[in-house]
Amino acid sequence: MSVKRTWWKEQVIYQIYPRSFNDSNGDGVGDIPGIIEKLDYLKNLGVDIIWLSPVYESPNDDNGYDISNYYKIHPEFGTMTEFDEMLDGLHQRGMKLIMDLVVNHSSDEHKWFEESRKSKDNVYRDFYIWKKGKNGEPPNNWKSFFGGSAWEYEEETGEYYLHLFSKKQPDLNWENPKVRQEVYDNMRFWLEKGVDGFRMDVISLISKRLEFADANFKSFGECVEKMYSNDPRVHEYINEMYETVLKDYDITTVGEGPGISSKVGLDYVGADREELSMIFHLDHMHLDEGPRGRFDILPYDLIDVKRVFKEWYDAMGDAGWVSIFLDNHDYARLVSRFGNDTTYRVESAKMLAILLLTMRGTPCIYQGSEMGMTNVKFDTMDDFRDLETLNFHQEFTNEGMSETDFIEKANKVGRDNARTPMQWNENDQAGFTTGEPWIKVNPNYSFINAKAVLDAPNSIYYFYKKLLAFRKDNLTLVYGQYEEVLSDHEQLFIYRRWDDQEQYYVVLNFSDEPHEFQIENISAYQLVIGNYKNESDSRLRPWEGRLYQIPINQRFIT
Ligand code: ISL
Ligand code: CA
Repeated sequence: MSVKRTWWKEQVIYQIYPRSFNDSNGDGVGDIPGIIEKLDYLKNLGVDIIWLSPVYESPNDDNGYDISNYYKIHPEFGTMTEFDEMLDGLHQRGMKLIMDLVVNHSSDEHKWFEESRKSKDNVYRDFYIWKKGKNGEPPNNWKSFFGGSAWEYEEETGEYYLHLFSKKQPDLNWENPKVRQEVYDNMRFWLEKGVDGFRMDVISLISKRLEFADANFKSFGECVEKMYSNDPRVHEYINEMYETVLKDYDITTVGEGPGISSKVGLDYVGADREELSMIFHLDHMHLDEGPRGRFDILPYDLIDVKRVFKEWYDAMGDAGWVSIFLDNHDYARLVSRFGNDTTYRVESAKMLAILLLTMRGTPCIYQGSEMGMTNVKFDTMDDFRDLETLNFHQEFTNEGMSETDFIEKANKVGRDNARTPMQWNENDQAGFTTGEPWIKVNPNYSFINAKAVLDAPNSIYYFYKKLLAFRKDNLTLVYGQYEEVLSDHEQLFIYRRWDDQEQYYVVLNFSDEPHEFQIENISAYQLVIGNYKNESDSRLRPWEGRLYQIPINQRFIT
């Protein structure tokens, strides 16, 4: 094996979005005691590392991604004692916990910002990015990810502050060594408690291009890539973080970063970089994004998706590592986005699980995928909660788009639609809460729920479990080479994984139609996992997925 073996390459991540996971006290919001109740459920599934979206003190403008105290647990989620109990519970079961590190910005209700905005000579002024306007206008034309200008004017001091996200998420000034020290101290605090690493929110954005020049690009995506992300000094900062904190612990770090393309990926994770363990590769999640961002939906096809996986595989080579995901709290549910969430929901959910768990990279499963949860369809804007959706609703309807047209888009790509509560059973509110949930449960909980999948040996849940166990025992699927077959096929995704020990073929049908495929000698291969009852022939049924192991005498090495 030419890739260096490490525990976090062989393990699998499971993302918990705590607000929607399990509510223990009936206030409609998932919480830490709720997670504790489900630790055996997670262990039984076979996942290893829990990534917990933010549980810190927060006014919840962006559901916890706006932190007002990095050392406190939000009372809605529980207490520090309960946090410690959860961490112990995970460790006792041989699982790990990685925390969300959100340090591109804080909440405007953080004490640093409350001080910073008071006066130009406040000691915390330089914790944030303040600029004078230009002729009564903001300092430049930068747009926020959540719509509108990225600058907010403050009467008191007559300057604007930068917020790449909402105006309640002012960007921290990483130029200031005191800011960096505060972040490192806080990271140490959590690491000393025993957490096993961090998922780093928008880490590609922390260093700003200090000229603050106007952005003139064809699309928001290009602006993010060329203007907001990947400033060269981002690597100085991450490297300093590594030197100051990370290198002292046996942990893992996953960088999340809009604008990190395969071309620059290795700069963050190259084995010689001393920066991050891995990054999420997210180009496949932005293929459908038009010039104005997520609500500007473009068509794309499987060929594009396959190209992204190949580009990243080639870019990483044996020198870097990625985390593979097909959905999370920012994107549509995988079965609704890449599969067929009605007629072939079960088949396509299982087929996508094969993809997720047989790519080279550390798979990350979003809560609910293991039961095939789907995007909810809301009928009215009243059901939406996410500020991103609400802001773009304003923007698009002001320009003349009808309410119905916007809702249709939001149901496809809105973040709320993949954030509905976990569906634990067929009882009221899907067993998520005894109260009113913070966001409506998906009515399909009557047949899509954890109890149902746990009771059915053939379910999506047990399919994940089987794949998770298989991946653990077959490291070729972790470290092996990757090669695509039939890269120009519009419905089939076929690839080979191999090393000098084993060879596998993965054959996936991304369509409602049956398809013939040709692989020489296929009848001699052993079908190890498939989502249909199989006689192994060359005709794939709708959304069929198969994992073949190649017998030793049939192997060829390239
Ligand atoms: O969804 C996106 C844009 O429409 C993504 O680009 C996303 O905003 C970006 O990847 C950053 O996401 C992360 O930081 C945000 C937070 O709202 C997201 O939930 C988080 O995953 C700001 O902290
Ligand atoms: Ca609760």
